Amino acid sequence: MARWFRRKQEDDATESAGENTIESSQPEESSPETEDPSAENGVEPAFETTSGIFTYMRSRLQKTRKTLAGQIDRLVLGKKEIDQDVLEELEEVLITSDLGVATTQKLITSMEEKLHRRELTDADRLHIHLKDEIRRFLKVEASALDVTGHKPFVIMAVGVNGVGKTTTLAKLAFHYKQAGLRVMLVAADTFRAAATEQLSNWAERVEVELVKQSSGADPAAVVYDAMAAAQARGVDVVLIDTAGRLHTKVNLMEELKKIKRVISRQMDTAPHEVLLILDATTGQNAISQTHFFHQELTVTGLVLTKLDGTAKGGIVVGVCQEFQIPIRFIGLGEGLDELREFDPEQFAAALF
Ligand SMILES: Nc1nc2c(ncn2[C@@H]2O[C@H](COP(=O)(O)OP(=O)(O)OP(=O)(O)O)[C@@H](O)[C@H]2O)c(=O)[nH]1
Ligand SMILES: [Mg+2]
Repeated sequence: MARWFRRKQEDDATESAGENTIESSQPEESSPETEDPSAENGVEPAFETTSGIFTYMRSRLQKTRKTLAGQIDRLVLGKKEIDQDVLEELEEVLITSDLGVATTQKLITSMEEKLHRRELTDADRLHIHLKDEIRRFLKVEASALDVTGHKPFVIMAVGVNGVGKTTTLAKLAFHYKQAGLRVMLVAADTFRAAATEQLSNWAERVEVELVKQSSGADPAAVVYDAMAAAQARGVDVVLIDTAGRLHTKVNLMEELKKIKRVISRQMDTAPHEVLLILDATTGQNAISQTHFFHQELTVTGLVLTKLDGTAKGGIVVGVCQEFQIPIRFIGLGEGLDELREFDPEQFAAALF
């Protein structure tokens, strides 16, 4: 038996009795791994230790892991050696796991080279190589998001509707507040009355300042007020929530560009981060959204949300590989404490 399978069997036996990673088609909702009481209140006791974080990540990414790793397991199960046929099947697995065609082709090409050099002799090596390559793809050269670099540090969240912009900003507000910073939320989604109310509720819950106007107000005017207030009050981090209609609508893009211009006029280095929020459950749509928003607004960072509820987490690899825009955070649940700084090593490890 291959070492990798032996190791996996041992891991799986200790991790979750009765769970079989090879059975990716099993309904995952019933798995004990998904039962996480902390999701309700956002408190995650396991965060204290590195192994706790890893266990949490692994459990949250289990749907993707079962699809990706589970299918690869099945593919090589019983195969004495890796050949071209295995690579062809692997190609299909990677595409259906939402890594995307371009990323998959790069991976397969590098596997073929290894195969020809006889460096891909067994399942163990295939697995190690795949993990190394994925880890390499996830590492995007970029400076870290250091919010202490400017005062205020201005983050503008953008993205299509329902991706998790407002929730992500609430989580960020919580995160930075916990770090001892003075945080301001800005309700620049004046398109729907409920949007301002939703952000107000979060501001109250997280206990941070909020700048808002009545619904229907010009979002750029809200941002203008907020920037002035933030500078006057010595706020450390300004988090701007924007509307998310269909990204193909010209007026939304014009509105977002105007907001960006207003911010820059008040502070020439700002916005310091244009954060595009992407819903991982939409798979390949995330790629087209990134193209569009980046072209219009020059996105500087990404957040992939809802990775907890999807088997399409492979999109993270595809997005990194295709755009070379750093993923700053990933959303792993609805709770305030369920946003994680993106760590390529940890993510790759949690996927397999
Ligand atoms: N499971 C899960 N749900 C999430 C995550 N992030 C956001 N959500 C949920 O996604 C839904 C939409 O989130 P919002 O934050 O309102 O999304 P939005 O982009 O602000 O939406 P609009 O303002 O309508 O454009 C909410 O029910 C959130 O709780 C996540 O990481 N995991
Ligand atoms: Mg919103």
